[in-house]
Amino acid sequence: MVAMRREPLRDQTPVTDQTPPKTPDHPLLKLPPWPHVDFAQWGPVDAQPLSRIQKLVAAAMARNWVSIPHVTHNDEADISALTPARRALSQASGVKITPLPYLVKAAVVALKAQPKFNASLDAAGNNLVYKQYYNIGIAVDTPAGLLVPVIHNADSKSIPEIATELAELSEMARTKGLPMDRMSGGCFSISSLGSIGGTSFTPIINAPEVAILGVSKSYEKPVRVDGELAWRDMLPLSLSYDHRVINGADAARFCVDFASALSQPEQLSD
Ligand code: CAO
Repeated sequence: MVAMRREPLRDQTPVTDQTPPKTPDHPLLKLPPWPHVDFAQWGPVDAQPLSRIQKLVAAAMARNWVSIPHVTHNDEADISALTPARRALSQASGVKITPLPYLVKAAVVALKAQPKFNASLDAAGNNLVYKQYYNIGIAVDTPAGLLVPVIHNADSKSIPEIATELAELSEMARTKGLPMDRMSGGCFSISSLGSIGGTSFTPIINAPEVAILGVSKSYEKPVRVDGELAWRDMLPLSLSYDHRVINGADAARFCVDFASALSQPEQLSD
C-alpha cells in the first residue's frame, strides 16, 4: 500500500504508453525482463489502460515491496465490547461510527507505547527519526486506484470527529481525488478490509513509514473466559513491519497494546 507524496493526483488521464512495466532498478536485483505475451493468441481479450494513479501506486508498491524487508505478524483482538460502545456513541453523537475510528485511536495508544512504530528511517538510512505527532493514514479503495488520506493529529481528535473526517476524506477520494496535503505526513497506516471479508493478508508498508496494520472481518469465536466457554467477537490483525527497524517481539507487543486498548473502548472515546 502506498501514498503518493510528490505527484499530482487529480490527473486521471488514461496512460496510453504501451511500454511494458519496468522491473525495479536496484543493484541487488537481477530480475529477468518482464514477459512479453500476446494474450490474444488464446482467445478474445480487452486491454484497458491503467490510470496515472494506478501506475504511480504500482511503481511505489513495487519499490516498497522489494526494498523493505517485510514481516507480517498475525494476531486477534477481542472487540466484544466495541459494538455496543460504538452504537451508543453513534446514537449520542448523531454520527455513524464504524469500528475504524476506534482502530485509529487504539493505534495511537500502541504507537505511544511502542515509539519505534511511529518512526522513519531517513533517506540515507543513518538515523531513525521518532515523530512526536500521530498522523494515521487510511487506505481507501477508489475507482481510480488506492489512495491513503491521512488523519492528522489523531491523538487530539474524538471518535466522532475522526468518523466525520474519514467519511469526508473517503467521499472526496472516491469522487474528485485528494489534495496532496490530505495525503502527506502519515506516521502509520491502517488498511481495513473488514467490511468485505478475509481472515488475514499482508499489507505493503507505505514508505517511509515502518509498519502498517491490516484488519480483516471480525467473527465470533468460542473463547475460555473464567473457566467457561463464551462467544467473543474477534478482529483479525495483520501487522506488516520493516524488519530493519522493528523486531518480532516489538510487533507482538504492539498488537497486545492495540488489542488491550480496543478491549476498553470507553477509554478511547474520552
Ligand atoms: N469487521 C466487521 N465489520 C466491519 C469491519 C470489521 N473489521 N469494519 C467495518 N465493518 C462494517 C461497518 O461497521 C459497516 O457496517 P454497519 O453499517 O452495519 O455498521 C460496514 O462494514 C461498512 O463499513 P465501511 O466500509 O462503509 O466503513 P469503514 O469505516 O469500515 O471503512 C474505508 C471505510 C474508506 C476504509 C473503506 O470503505 C475502504 O475503502 N476499504 C478498503 C480499503 C482497502 O482497499 N484496503 C486494501 C489496501 S491494499 O490493496
